[in-house]
Amino acid sequence: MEENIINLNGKNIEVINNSLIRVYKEKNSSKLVKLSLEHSDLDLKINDEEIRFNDYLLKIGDNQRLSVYKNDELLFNEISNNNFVRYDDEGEVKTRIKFEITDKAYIYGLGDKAAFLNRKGYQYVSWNTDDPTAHNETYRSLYKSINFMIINDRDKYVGIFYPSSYKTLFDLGKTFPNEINIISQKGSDDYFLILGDNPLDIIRTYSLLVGRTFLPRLKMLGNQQSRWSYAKEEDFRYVVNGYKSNKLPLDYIHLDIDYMVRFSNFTVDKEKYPNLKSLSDEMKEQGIDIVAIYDAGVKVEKGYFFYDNLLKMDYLLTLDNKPYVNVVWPGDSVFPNYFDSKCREYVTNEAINFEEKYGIAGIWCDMNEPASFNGPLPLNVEARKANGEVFYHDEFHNMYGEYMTRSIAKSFTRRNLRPFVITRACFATTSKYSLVWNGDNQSLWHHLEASLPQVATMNICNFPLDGVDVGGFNCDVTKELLIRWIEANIFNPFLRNHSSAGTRGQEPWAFDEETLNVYRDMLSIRYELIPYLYDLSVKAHLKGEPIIRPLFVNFPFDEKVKEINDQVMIGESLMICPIVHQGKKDRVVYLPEGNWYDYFTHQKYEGNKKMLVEIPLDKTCIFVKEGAILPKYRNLLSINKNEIDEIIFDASYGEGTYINYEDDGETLDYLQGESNEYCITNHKGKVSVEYKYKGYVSPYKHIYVYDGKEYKDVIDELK
Ligand code: MIG
Repeated sequence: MEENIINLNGKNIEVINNSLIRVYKEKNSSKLVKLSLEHSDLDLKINDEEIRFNDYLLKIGDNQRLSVYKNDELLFNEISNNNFVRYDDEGEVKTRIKFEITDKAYIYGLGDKAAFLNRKGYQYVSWNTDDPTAHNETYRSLYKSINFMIINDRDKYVGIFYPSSYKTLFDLGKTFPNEINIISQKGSDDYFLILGDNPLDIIRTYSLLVGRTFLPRLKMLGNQQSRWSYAKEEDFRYVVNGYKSNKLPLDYIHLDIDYMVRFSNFTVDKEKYPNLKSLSDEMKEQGIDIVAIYDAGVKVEKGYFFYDNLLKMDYLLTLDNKPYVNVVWPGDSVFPNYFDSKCREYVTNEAINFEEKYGIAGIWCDMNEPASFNGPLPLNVEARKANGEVFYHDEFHNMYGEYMTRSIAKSFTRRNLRPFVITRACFATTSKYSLVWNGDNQSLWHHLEASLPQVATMNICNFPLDGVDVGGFNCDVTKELLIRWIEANIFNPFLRNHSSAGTRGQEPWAFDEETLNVYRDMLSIRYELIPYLYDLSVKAHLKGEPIIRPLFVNFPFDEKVKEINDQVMIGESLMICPIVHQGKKDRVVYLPEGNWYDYFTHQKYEGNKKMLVEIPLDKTCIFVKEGAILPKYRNLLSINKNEIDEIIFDASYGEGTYINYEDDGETLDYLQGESNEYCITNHKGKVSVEYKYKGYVSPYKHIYVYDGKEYKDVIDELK
């Protein structure tokens, strides 16, 4: 819709819809970055250098500077001055974008940095990087490139997305305290401004632009156990027996790299796993599915089918017309060219063969920054297609993880299964294919402290299905740290305990009775609330809403929450306020406005105040917002939708309404309307349930409502 653009001496301000504006001289031209732009007709008033619509005024000032006003108050301001932020790579810089921030600004977002919620004062670089040392807030690059920020300034919120896949530096008031500088050597000056009255609106709009997250399998919300590596069949049985004999719930167990023959993708070492298929059948009987790791590097070895085929069909990254070779776990390795749809299709088919042959339920994509042991991949490595089209490494680097997961995700969707793909590296647009984890953390208290802001930040960046390794990956965990970790992270959408080779075991029973009991208590809270987490996953999928939320998402105009890093909301109704510091047995909790109930004692508290809460080692601290209705399951040790024959709607928290969603939890049939929506109401203490939508044959035999006094089965009234 050309008429929604003002062009001033080559600079374009394009109003895409009433909450999305694009600003550029030259559009981001990378074909690798797929965005969805929903243009809408708008009532725009355009003067020479001004656009007005709704409450907004966009003005172009000197030097083509854009200023945005909302209700005549300044919201956003480009600046032009001679302040110069140093860029430490060699060569010329093509793009410098500058915005003004005040001293009071908060800057949120930018993906997986091991930092606190507010990123102001730091500098970050989008360039997917595998750094196995102990991350902290000053690490400029980690595994993911998610160029999205929410800025809270002048009592308003605005979102900014920089869509380039090229390496990009974000200086967030570090060099100049009142400036945000976005600097790129190759990326163009194209960015999106996302408007909205509050962060939730901004996130919803942003998520539509980059593509909303896939709907996970219900089971995926269950507990997962991993280690580098459970390297043989006995190890698997040890884990499963540990879970079963200790009456702990488990849904997935992960195979790390040692199951392969010499680290070769899609192979299984028969010495270690003589019959993986029958093992996986045996696991399935007990409700446990297997996830297998799949690495970016492919072993160079004549006679290894995957290498031979990729080579024969020219499906590899190249340099000087030869397959490009670096060193990763398998030794000399080549890298599939996932940017070629034919290569993706080939890998999809190999993945299907592998999954079906061994009964593998999920694939874990690792090392896909891509990581390499023999120096980084040169910037001129090529991804060349048969039709001559070519992308160079400097452009595709940050996209490699995404295109790898696209190929793998299809191995599930083609078979009418929801994808279960985990990836370490990704770009802003990847969550439609894959869930993510935050890579190699360590068993350190400051990494536990970082975990809540890490997961919450990924969530506001449209990666709701995120988690960190519970217990920490590298280093030896202690009893106290493991306990506090599972207490703090119990609602992580992706809940996995994982640890590195050579570290002390950190399964729930690795220490003593007390640790085991706390772990069990936490997992039972998790499994009780699986339907609540699933409802939130549906909202993430359909509306782009985060699951784990920094408090400012729900209370955007409460100054006191802007930098609370140690409490997060889970959707609208739950707030967890765990201990994340060594030795502490109590902490200050801030209750925002409204009334809150202690999850465990049901005691009611008035909000808008701070209080000191005792949290001994065996407890965590969870509050429920007044008016909440919580859907719950009971007594599950693993999740198999067909066998879950009851649900409880706990409406004991005062008046409210709630929509609970149900489907088969596994296939794509929900897209054909095979789902149910229950509407639950607590009106003056009277609780009722009705169908809002009915399209799925439910296995439920009981649907209980709980009003705080008694449980009542309403299934017959519902029919
Ligand atoms: O260079 O596969 O982040 O989760 O256990 C280490 C072995 C390779 C890194 C992953 C980690 C995984 C490990 N991998």
